[in-house]
Amino acid sequence: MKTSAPLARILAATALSLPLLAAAQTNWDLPAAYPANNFHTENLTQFAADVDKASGGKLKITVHANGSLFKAPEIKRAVQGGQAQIGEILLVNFENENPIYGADGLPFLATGYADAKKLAAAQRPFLDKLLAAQGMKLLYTVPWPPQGIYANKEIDSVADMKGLKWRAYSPATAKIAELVGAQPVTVQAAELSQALATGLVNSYMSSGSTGYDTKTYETLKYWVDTQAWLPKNAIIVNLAAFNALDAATQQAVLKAAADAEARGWKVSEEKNDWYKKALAEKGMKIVTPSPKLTEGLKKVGDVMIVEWEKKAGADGAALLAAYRK
Ligand code: PCA
Repeated sequence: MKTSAPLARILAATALSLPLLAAAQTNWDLPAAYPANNFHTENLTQFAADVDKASGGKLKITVHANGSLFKAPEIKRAVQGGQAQIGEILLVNFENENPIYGADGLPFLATGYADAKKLAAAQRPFLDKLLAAQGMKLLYTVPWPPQGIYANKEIDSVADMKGLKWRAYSPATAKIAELVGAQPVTVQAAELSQALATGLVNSYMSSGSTGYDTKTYETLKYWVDTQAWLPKNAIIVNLAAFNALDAATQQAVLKAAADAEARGWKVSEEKNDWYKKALAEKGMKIVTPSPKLTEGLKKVGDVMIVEWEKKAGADGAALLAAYRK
């Protein structure tokens, strides 16, 4: 019995110190939809490491890649509801909720990195407002490389797209299928390899990045480099979770986010060429679009931009005006 008293004291002390430790360290889950070795996810991992370091270990962010915690379309709601404190979303996935989210998914509105950056700046205040109204805050965005067409045959004009079994990842990519007479099936990136292997789909539009990640070259042989738009991933945080951090930790998050944004835009652009080379090495034909195809796709884009403007109202008009200034 003599030894039990100190033991009890040790146990009591441990029990007391645990909640103190827990209060000193905050843990956040960060659901993401893309594979761990994708450049977006690597950037998130670096962001989490930067936050850890700058906060002196006070804020630990765990990145859950590849839709392992929440599937791509569920991540926004999870952050809003606080099931995850922070998350990465593909903005264009939420166009049906509000057209503003779809501004960077409009074909041929912004086709290169410089224009995509201008569009991101024009879109940002509207995104901030929308997300704030839902109890969230936008930390940073990073674009995917420009979108081209993967197919199992040469695509020389939009007529060649008719009847394709078309993988869509967003309302806009489904709309393209509708306008060219292809059959859209919504498949998120995490399930794309399987959808290709089983023949559920035989075509889609996306970056060299996703074609590479999903080993699309094993089933499809062509990628037409249409450079049609650059959709962005956005890292969003639950506002209550952010506000619960002390001021220094909040600053650490904002600084790491600004660094991640700069790094992400740079890496996206640098890797764009790398992906094309890698796909070619894997046996894909990287095709420059024919004038006929470009012309047809631009018409599709024009229809979509006009429809978007109608739906997006005054905010949409202000966004476009800011972009075109
Ligand atoms: N990759 C993602 C979105 C855009 C991109 O380049 C995908 O295909 O799901």
